[in-house]
Amino acid sequence: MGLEKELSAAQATLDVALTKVSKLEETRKWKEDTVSRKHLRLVNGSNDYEGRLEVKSGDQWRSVCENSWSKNSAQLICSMLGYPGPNVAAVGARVFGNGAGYTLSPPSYCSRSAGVICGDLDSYPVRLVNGSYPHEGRLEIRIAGQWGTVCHNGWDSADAKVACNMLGFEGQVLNGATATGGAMFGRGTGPEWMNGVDCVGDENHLLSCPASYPAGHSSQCSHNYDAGVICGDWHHYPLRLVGGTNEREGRVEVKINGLWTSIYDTYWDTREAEVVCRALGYNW
Ligand SMILES: [Ca+2]
Repeated sequence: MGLEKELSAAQATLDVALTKVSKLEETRKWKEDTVSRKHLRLVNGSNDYEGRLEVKSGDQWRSVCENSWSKNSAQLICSMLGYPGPNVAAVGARVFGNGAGYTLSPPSYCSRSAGVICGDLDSYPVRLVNGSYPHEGRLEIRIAGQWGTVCHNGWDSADAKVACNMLGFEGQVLNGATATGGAMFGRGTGPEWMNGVDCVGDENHLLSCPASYPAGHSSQCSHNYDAGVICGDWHHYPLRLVGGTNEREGRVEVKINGLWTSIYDTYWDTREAEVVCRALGYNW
């Protein structure tokens, strides 16, 4: 069978698989009838539960295109590989090295192949670095055995809340968690693992949230844009208003780590403004 035909057939099989992800009843039958686990494997991970996904097409192993790859797809693949459970993350395969070779989709439609993390997400811890207090700092996450940073694009209070909960600050968050950007807590080193993190806020792990991996492949990311968090009530930090026409208005700045800085939060709204006005002694 020619390569094109082979790839086309394999892609068709995969398309069927991805379409059926949300149909659990059909999925069970499909698993039994169509594809067995010997046609799937994870490669280049630091353990058996993670890696770049490859599918056997004929006698060739091919990577899978990241297009339309989702947590549900990852859940299905993990289940097929014998790792049931809710803690599954779909990640960019570059986390697990290059060398993907041909993918199952035409190269023009596929710039990144898919990777997956099955099993225990607790094996992917986060930590805070370079803060003045234990509840603040540059956020770092360990993926594929290596500590790296998060790019601040799209980094907001919902994402920060998930990070703070992971760090054990759950219940101590009085006014939500605050997201910081622009390497407020210094520039990190190592990989920039995540970009465009898109948590709802109640996830139990950052890897459960949609995101791009690794961020280092985005031209908009570098360690100058490393994200951080302040867990808990940041309103005991000194506040001031800057650039307004009178003392009662202006851009809010907060003194963190000895520096006056603007609050970086794409979800700043009236509620936060009320809190600041009260903190500055104005009735609202
Ligand atoms: Ca976000």
